Amino acid sequence: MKNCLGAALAAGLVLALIAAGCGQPGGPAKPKGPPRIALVMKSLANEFFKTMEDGAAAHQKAHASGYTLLANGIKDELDVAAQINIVEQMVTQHVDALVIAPADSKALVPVCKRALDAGIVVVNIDNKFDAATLADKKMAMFFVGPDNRKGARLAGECLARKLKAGDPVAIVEGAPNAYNAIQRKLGFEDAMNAAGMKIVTSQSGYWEVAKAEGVVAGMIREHPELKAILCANDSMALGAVTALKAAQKLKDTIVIGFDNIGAVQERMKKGEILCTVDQHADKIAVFGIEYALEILAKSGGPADKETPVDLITAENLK
Ligand code: ALL
Repeated sequence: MKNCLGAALAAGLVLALIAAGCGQPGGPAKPKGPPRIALVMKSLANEFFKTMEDGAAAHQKAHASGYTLLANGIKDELDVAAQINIVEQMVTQHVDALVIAPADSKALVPVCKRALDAGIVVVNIDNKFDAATLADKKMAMFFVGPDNRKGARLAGECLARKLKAGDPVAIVEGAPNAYNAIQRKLGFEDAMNAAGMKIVTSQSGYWEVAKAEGVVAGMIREHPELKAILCANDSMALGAVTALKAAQKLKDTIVIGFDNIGAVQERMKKGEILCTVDQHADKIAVFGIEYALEILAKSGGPADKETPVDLITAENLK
């Protein structure tokens, strides 16, 4: 019960799980009623996932008789074990569908295979599972989410317009085992290489504000000539700004991000961050839920669904 309650607390789902009899040997019986959909996200401390959760909750409210939503998240970006634990709990709860943004594109595959084997519909959103790991397990999985390489390229091209060929720049990557982090790095590289910039270093900030702050502090010590820092998400762009301010280098160094969170919009208005990418967090889970409902109703076709990415600058916020 202790683990279960811990997961429930982390997920903000205490009542739902206790009422459903979490922790009983063999798990509770499958309840009757409309389909139950579990949304499994990453760090709820990241505004991106808060927005995703709010979008899903609003959709459920508007379709209250159509399905029940169990929204779950973890406490920090890299707590892969906690996310695996949540999926296990959802399998025990016999949910009908799992809509998951995996914290790690490889490590979550086996537990999602257990969910599929238990007859649960699994839809992959936001961060794509690793194709080779899926193939290894002979699993097919539908993906609902953006083209991250395209999104990062848009932000990189916006930055390139402010730089001149040969300028030294640095990339702050997301978590190393996240497919979307890898794609964003490639998108930044596409834009920088096309414009002739020099990428002098690329390191992971693990999606987190504080980790990125430390990484960027080190980068600017080692490469004081840096003209820009390209961050694979907005949390890390905030960390980069703090590090640059502390080193009194913010006015000489351009920062870009990805996610379009409120805190970064404020920094863009102040001129501290040049641009970000809106990947419409509020819609991604909703599309995944709608897709899961279609599959449950046997009306969904087996195809991935690409969601939009849009470049956001201070101009868009006026
Ligand atoms: C990704 C999202 C966001 C987010 C990051 C942190 O999957 O797409 O960009 O900031 O996870 O977990």
